[in-house]
Amino acid sequence: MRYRAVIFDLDGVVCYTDEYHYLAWKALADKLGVPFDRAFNDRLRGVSRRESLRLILERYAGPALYEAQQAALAEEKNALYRRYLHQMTPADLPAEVKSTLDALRARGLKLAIGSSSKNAPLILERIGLADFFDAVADGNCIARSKPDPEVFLKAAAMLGEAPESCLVVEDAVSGAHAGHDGGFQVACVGSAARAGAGDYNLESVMDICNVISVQAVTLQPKF
Ligand code: B16
Ligand code: MG
Repeated sequence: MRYRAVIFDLDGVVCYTDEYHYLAWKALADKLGVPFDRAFNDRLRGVSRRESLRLILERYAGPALYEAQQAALAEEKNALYRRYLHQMTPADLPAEVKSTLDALRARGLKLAIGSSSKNAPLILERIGLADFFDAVADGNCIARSKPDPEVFLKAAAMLGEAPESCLVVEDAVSGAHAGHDGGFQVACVGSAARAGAGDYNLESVMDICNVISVQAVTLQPKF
């Protein structure tokens, strides 16, 4: 089947807010005395804020933390993260992402966001894409974050498309698993591409246009 829609992950695909997640978690981990590097940070990509904190606390050697203390730590990380987000402007939308989005739309594809983040509306507003997508499914409208497929299934339903008609674009291994479990084809960039987690493992978001073109050519009806 030819793709009719592309569902984009947000952090680490549409913009580089993944770096702000890293910096904010690193600050919290340093305060707790928990070892934290970029390889460990890759395990936090795509998973929820509370699951990320749970993974960090697995490495915490201090006394057990009550639920209220854990909630306060998650909130502390989020407050630091949001300070970075409030400094973003439309200049933080990478030019190659904007041109790719425009090229895909010009080809008639529906475009959606499928993000685990509860901060997705703020990020989209900061980078000038608040009204751009045909559908936005994010951490505010799901019960289970990636690797559960819920957010992508919700985005596809909002678009009125079946999973087989949609290409998911991800930077997280957890997100690639979510896409596959939901019945989607997955194109990966960044860390997930390096791990070979996608059906397509791309150097750049711009390569999505090639994936779509190959599909279009491959699936031309034969005469
Ligand atoms: P928040 P994505 C995910 O966004 C991030 O990759 C992940 O690091 C983060 O923990 C999760 O959102 C929740 O984010 O704390 O802002 O609600 O990659 O699915 O767009
Ligand atoms: Mg991501």
